Amino acid sequence: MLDGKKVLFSGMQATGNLTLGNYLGALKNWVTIADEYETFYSVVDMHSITVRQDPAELRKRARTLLTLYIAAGLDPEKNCIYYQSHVTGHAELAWILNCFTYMGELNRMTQFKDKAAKHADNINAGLFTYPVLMAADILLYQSDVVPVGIDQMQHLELTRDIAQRFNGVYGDVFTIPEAYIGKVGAKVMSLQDPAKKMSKSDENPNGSIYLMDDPDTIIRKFKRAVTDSEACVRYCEEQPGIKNLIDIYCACTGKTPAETEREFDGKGYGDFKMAVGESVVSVLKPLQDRFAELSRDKAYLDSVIKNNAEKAQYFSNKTLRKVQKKVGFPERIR
Ligand code: ATP
Ligand code: LTN
Repeated sequence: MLDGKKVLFSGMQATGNLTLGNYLGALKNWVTIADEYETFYSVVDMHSITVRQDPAELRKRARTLLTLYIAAGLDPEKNCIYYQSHVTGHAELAWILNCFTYMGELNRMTQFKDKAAKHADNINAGLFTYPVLMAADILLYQSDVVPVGIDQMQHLELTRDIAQRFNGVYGDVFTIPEAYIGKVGAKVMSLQDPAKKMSKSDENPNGSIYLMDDPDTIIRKFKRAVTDSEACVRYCEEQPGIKNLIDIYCACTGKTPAETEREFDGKGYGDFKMAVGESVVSVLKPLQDRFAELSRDKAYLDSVIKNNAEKAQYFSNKTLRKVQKKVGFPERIR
């Protein structure tokens, strides 16, 4: 609890261009539930360097991501939007939590296995302990809820285990966080392969809608989307391509799958794909306009970055000092 409100933490990596999956699975939910919580939304740039990055590019992407948080509708006066690397407590708590996490636990993480396979030439210790840094992010603010996509559930379970283990030894130090998974859009699939999740690191750009894609590109990608052979708009597991498109359509319009089936009853895939494309354009266009406007105001963004980092540093210090004391670090002399 902070100022009588429950605490919410979430973050995204500044790697690659954000996709519609990131938006519907994460960012959109962040905006929807923000008012109910005291929120911390971090650009987790420290997580990004677990795979090799071009420094100039990382800096640019981090700023783009932070701007997108605001463009998507998060008011930085009410939501603490900041860079992870600007707040010292993340790394400090991560070190301590490393000493409360088992190798066996980290070995089971599917994201580690996937990324290790993808970056076989650079399986560094940071990639392995990535989930511990994520646990530190969350526990540092005594977070109650963490809105994420389904793919992050395993990391969240680990965070809870680490927190419970620590509390078991030292008493109630950490709040045990709960995941918040949105009802729609929790797993947006690739437009080219509905068995794979839409991902910003996909080599095939036609599989993903990027938040910055212009309307023509969006419509073109939906026209080319892989569908099924039944030739009717029906929401079922046997038609994973159409099911994915219905999910996207519902997430963008607020309609239900049943309403969508009725709307397109007797119509072909062509009409439906066009409608899905248009619904996505109408969601992304205002976000893109706002992004362009914000990007022009350097002084404003800089002030957001500075003020919110200070706020995050202040709140995170409270937990960090408590933890340091519990584990037996000597008190600071003032
Ligand atoms: P990468 O491809 O680089 O691993 P990613 O696109 O999977 O990245 P992350 O940075 O890992 O994105 O995720 C940011 C947030 O977006 C997380 O909360 C994640 O659960 C959510 N997310 C990512 N992809 C999707 C998707 N296809 N559908 C729904 N949510 C998603
Ligand atoms: N691992 C997450 C990003 C992330 C995160 C967090 C999400 C880092 N720290 C804390 C929620 C809470 C990812 O890859 N999407």
